[in-house]
Amino acid sequence: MNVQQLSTENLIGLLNKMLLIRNFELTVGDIFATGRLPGFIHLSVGEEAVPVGVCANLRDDDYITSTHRGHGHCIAKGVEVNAMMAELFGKETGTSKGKGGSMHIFDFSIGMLGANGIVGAGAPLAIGAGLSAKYRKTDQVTVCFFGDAAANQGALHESMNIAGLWKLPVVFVCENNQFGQFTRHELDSSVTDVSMRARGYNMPGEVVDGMDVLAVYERVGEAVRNARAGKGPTLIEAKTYRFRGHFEGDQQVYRTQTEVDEWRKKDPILRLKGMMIERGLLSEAEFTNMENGAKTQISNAVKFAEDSPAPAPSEYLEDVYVSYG
Ligand SMILES: Cc1ncc(C[n+]2csc(CCOP(=O)(O)OP(=O)(O)O)c2C)c(N)n1
Repeated sequence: MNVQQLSTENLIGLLNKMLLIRNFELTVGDIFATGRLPGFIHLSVGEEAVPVGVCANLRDDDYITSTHRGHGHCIAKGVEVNAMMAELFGKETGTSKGKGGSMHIFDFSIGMLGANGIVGAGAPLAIGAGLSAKYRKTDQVTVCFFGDAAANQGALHESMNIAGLWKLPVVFVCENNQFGQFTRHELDSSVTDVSMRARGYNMPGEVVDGMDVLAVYERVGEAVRNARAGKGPTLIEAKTYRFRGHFEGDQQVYRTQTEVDEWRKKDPILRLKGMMIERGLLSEAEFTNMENGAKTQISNAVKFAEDSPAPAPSEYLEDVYVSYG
């Protein structure tokens, strides 16, 4: 399906997903500031168009691999927000029984192969899933999300090389949010467009506007269709921006408020909302209802997490090592 074929219902679905991610993350940011969440939190506020536009092209049995900034990927792929919130609170009802936290959210039942605290480590997992699908002769596709700084990791190079060589059904999606921690992309990369590297891996590469969910949806759709049809991998670079710091608590001395404000004008949620209102597909009141619906869903998730038990001390070491056989 291309963008022109999207129904109003489809567009509302995309908007709803972005609102759910936004509200999940803003709520998590607020709670983290009160000291009630253990661990580290990396938010993707501002980047929602990428996971939502990408995952709208995927089936439940397709796979994704994620990063340390993975809440959006998880929600877009369909992970339940109650279980995600419980995971962040370290509760037994969490996706990893409360033992993984934000950077270790998994849901194998819908092909979510894990957030990942090791920068670049999703890529070898993605080509493993891609090789498995090819070997089993299914038409499942794997999407590998990674950041612009991860693009400079050896693991990415090795994975893209193998994917290009073996024509694996993998779509590499670089979320170029302009920074690797506190360093601008142009200061740590030999090329400004990560997508230029695709040529060296014998796959198509392209830049897409990562603040426009419809552009992401359309371009990734083509890559997914090609991968499904056995035509091999694609590298898509979505130019985007994170409105919050690298992690919650980041002082952000490496950029100006003016720069952040400029990017906020491109907010992907407001952009889709504006387009829909202009075309008479949505009213302000309907948008407010959608926003309130997302807020309610997230506050219910917080309540679920708060009311859930912590893992019993006797279970602390369970699931840490897995025995095969
Ligand atoms: C192998 C490895 N090296 C370094 C780090 C420390 N680290 C955490 S996030 C990060 C930057 C990642 O930047 P990018 O891939 O662009 O993703 P973004 O944070 O911008 O989403 C680094 C260097 C790490 N977690 N793993």
